[in-house]
Amino acid sequence: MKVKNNIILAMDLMDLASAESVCESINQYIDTIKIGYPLTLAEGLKTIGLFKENFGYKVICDYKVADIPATNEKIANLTFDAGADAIICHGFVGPDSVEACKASAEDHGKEVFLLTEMSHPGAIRFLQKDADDIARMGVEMGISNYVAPSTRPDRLSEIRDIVGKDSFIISPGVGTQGGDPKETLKYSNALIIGRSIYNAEDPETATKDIIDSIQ
Ligand code: 3DU
Repeated sequence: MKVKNNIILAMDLMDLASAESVCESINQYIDTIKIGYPLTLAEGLKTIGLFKENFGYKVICDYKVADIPATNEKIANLTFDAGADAIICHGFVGPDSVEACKASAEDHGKEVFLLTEMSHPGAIRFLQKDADDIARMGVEMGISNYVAPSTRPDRLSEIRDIVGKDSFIISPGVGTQGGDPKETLKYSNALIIGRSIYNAEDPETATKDIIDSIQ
């Protein structure tokens, strides 16, 4: 996936009008958006198509799919049928569950991202122990897209070593959660940024400042 300016907007505002207003103000700087449960549950799956039609964005659906294979398949099919370009699935559920999302992505000619370790403090308790193994599983399964945390550059670097230089890593946790954009891009291909942009007094200036800081 190619991401303009290496920035993916995490749009977690919960009404479409506010979300579109932020997109309009930073449209020249981004071409990829990530939406998750907040906006989808508030406004419906139609938001996927709207971002594609109104802005021409690539849409990554961060549904952190984490169920049995049969249910994962249903979730992924609905997401891709609604127009998503990619879906994010959890790895801790194991290869059969991940395979269901991967197969759905392949059937639709779309992409799957495997979530390894999360960026928040609580991820240290359970997920961190298995994150390297989750990344290794992804490699064994032939997955080339990963999500790994910007808040822990050492962990991000280790995950990069496991998935290899040709894999595509996107990293949440930049800005509000404490991750540094430039440091993150030493190991990651694109930054996932939400509140630092959409909650900024001036989202356009906030976006420009981040772009300046990574050049
Ligand atoms: O902290 P921000 O507002 O920049 O948003 C980060 C986004 O990335 C948000 O949608 C969150 O749900 C998602 N995310 C993480 O923050 C951390 C992860 O490990 C995975 C996804």
